[in-house]
Amino acid sequence: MAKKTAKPAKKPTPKARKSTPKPAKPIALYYWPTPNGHKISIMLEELGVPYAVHPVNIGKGEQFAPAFLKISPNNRMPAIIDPDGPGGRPISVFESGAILQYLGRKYGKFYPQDERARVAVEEWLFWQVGGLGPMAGQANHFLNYAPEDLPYAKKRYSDEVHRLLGVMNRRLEKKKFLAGAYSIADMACWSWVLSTSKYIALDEFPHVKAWRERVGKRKAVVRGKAVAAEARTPLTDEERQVLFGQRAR
Ligand SMILES: N[C@@H](CCC(=O)N[C@@H](CS)C(=O)NCC(=O)O)C(=O)O
Repeated sequence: MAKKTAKPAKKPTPKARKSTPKPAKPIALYYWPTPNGHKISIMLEELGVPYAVHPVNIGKGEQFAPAFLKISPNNRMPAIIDPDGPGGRPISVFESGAILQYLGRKYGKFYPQDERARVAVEEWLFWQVGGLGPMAGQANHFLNYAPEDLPYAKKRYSDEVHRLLGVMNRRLEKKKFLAGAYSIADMACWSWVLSTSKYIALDEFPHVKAWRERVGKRKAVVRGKAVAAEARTPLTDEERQVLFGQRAR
């Protein structure tokens, strides 16, 4: 039997052309390679969605640029602009926790919909943004950057980081990841734990140490941490002037 000859492909009608999925527009990531910045570069790498890095050199004061303040009124990075936000219109998001939640909801990954699982993620995410991040930030400041030696401040903040690592260690004794399954809560904490391990030996916290290695082995985490890593250099005196001693303008 003669084979049917394939019909020549029809020219796509205007309607058919319309339904061809458009390539996703990249999410703009306003970023500098610090633990707060890493949270979002790691999440975007984990999601595998296109994004474009817009460096915000915080030592040079780029966080005060009027255009940046329009999307991040707290003059802090990270922030994002998603050109394809709700209703197909652009949306900007500042605050790392809010960005992680937004991306987790949008792509339905690393932020479960089941209420119990979601609450667990939120507990540990808020624990990071309200506790581990600010306390470790202050410890780092007094240990490495304060112009005066302030033993009380150094001890107060490093004690609190020590306490928080103990809390985390007890949690990770029972769970592989902070909320059970790997989530945005782990991404929020990971780079901060790396920075605390420069002044608190993690041998005392073996479950945190094992988690740090477990998370750190993920390819997306390695890629996220490497984004613009070369831009991070020791602070100069001018950069210290920009970063420390800010008051309301
Ligand atoms: N709560 C903010 C904190 C962000 C933050 O502190 N970012 C720092 C770098 S790690 C920053 O932009 N610093 C600029 C400055 O201090 O002027 C978040 O979680 O996004």
